[in-house]
Formats: sequence, structure tokens, C-alpha cells
Amino acid sequence: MVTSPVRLPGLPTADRCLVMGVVNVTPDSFSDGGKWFCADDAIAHGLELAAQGADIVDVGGESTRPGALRITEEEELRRVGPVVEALVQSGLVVSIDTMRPAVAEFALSAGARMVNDVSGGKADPGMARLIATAEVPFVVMHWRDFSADMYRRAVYEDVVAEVTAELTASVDALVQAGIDPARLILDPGLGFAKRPEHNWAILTRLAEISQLACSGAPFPVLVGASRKRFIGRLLSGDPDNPRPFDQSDDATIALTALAAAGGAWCVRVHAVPGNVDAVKIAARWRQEYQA
Ligand code: PMM
Repeated sequence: MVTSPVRLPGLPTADRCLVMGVVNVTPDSFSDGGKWFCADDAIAHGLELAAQGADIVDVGGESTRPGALRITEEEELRRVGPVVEALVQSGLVVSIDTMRPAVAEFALSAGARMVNDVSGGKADPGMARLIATAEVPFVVMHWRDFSADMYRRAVYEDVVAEVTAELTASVDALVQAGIDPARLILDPGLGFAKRPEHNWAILTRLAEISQLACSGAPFPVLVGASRKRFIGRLLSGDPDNPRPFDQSDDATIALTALAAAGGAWCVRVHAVPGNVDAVKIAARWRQEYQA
């Protein structure tokens, strides 16, 4: 895993794992759909997350919950446009969570500093072209299909080997399109075409994903475990009745500590304060190991 502070143009650098706060401007996201659907509420929420210690706020307008259908580009722009503009103007480091190049381009022109594409550039070939030109950090998430179909694709013999191989192919394609690999961030895509056992296997082997099949420097890794259903299923002990999303924040904090101690570059979370504490604890933990 990456051991020294990671330097990605336009993004904060710290001697600890970074914390990305989630601003979902959607009526139907996994855990907070509808709560910040109106622009003013979403803007207030982003400002609150930053005040609580989020290093980056990730603004998204399209739900990726299992089974979700796509919205139009116009609707996505309508949802995220004013929120990105207001948060940038307030001085926040904004990431845009989108699979659409036009939405990413709008957000970057408004001052967003990175693009978080859950498809890792696979949903639209125009995304790689945009990122090659814009020269901003880009999240390459492991993704097999759109949400409507992703569980059908959750079949693996060796999930870590297959995720690593598929991420390597995505990185190769992006580099081929002209993107500097030093701007790429990897994300194993917890919950995306993955069943609980796949997510747990990945979480314990982040270092292998960070290294990919490359001999060069390891890639920074972003982990998005917050409030995902596999946590609620473990906590309730009943796969058919997972614990509700808003009662899995303490467990998310525990996972943040473990992922950060394991070398994650950044965690994407809904509830910021406890996760900020967790990354500080993990940084001290790692410092002792490396001494
Ligand atoms: N998960 C969701 C949305 N965007 N982006 C990245 N990079 N990684 C993730 O795991 C991820 C993401 C879905 O979660 P939400 O609907 O609760 O925000």
C-alpha cells in the first residue's frame, strides 16, 4: 500500500487517510435518499460535512442502489449543478460522482477538483477523453454493469484476483486514452456486483488491489463501505433483515479504522465526525508500525 502522503493535484494531502463526505442529491440513494434532494438542503449538508472535518465532499445526482434505473443527463445536471457551484464557491474541495462526461465537465468547469466515476470510465468512452484533457484525479471503481443488472453479475471464483485483473484492464485502457496513471485512484466498488462475502474478502486484502498487476508504485485506494447493506446484514445476523442504514454508522467507523490502518488513502462516508476520529487513530497506529 501507499506509505507516504499521496500527492494528487488539487486534492488535500495528509499524514492520514482522508475523509470524503457524501452529498447525495437523489430521492433514492442506498441510505440517505431524499434527505438532501432539494439544492438548498444539499448545500447546507455539504457545508456541515466540511465543518465536521470532511477533506473532500462528493456530490452525486444519480442513485446507484441495487436495481436503480438511470435518470437523464438533464435531470442529473439539474440536481448537481447548483450544489457543486455553491460548495466550490464556499471554498470546499468538491468531487463529482458521475458516470457522464457532460456532468463531469460541467462540475470541473465550476471548480470541482476530481471525478468519481463508479464505472471507472466504462459507462461512457467520452469520460476517458475528458479526464485526459482535464488532467484531474479520477476514481477508477471496479464495476461490471449498471445497477439494474449488477447482482446478476456478482459471480466470482476468486473475487480479489478477478477485481484486481478487471481494475488492471480499466487502468490500462485509461492510460491508453492518454491519462497519467499518477492521477488514478482505485476503488474496489464494495456492493457493486458483489455479495457480502465478496466485500469482506476485498476489505481484508486492500494491499493487493492497491498494487494491481503492476510493478510500479501502488495506487491510492478509496473505500466506500459506509452504511452498505453487507454491514447491516452482519450486525443483525439475519441476511433478510439487515439493521437499518442509520444504525450502522458505528460499524462503519470500525471499518474505517481497519481500512485506514490497512493503508486506504480515503474513505467515502455519510456521517463524518466518528470517521475523522477513526482515521486519526489509524494514522497513529500505522506510525507505530512503521517506526
Ligand atoms: N458507492 C456509492 C456511490 N458512489 N463511489 C465510490 N467511489 N465508491 C463507492 O463505493 C460508492 C460511490 C453508493 O453508495 P451511496 O448511495 O450510499 O452513496
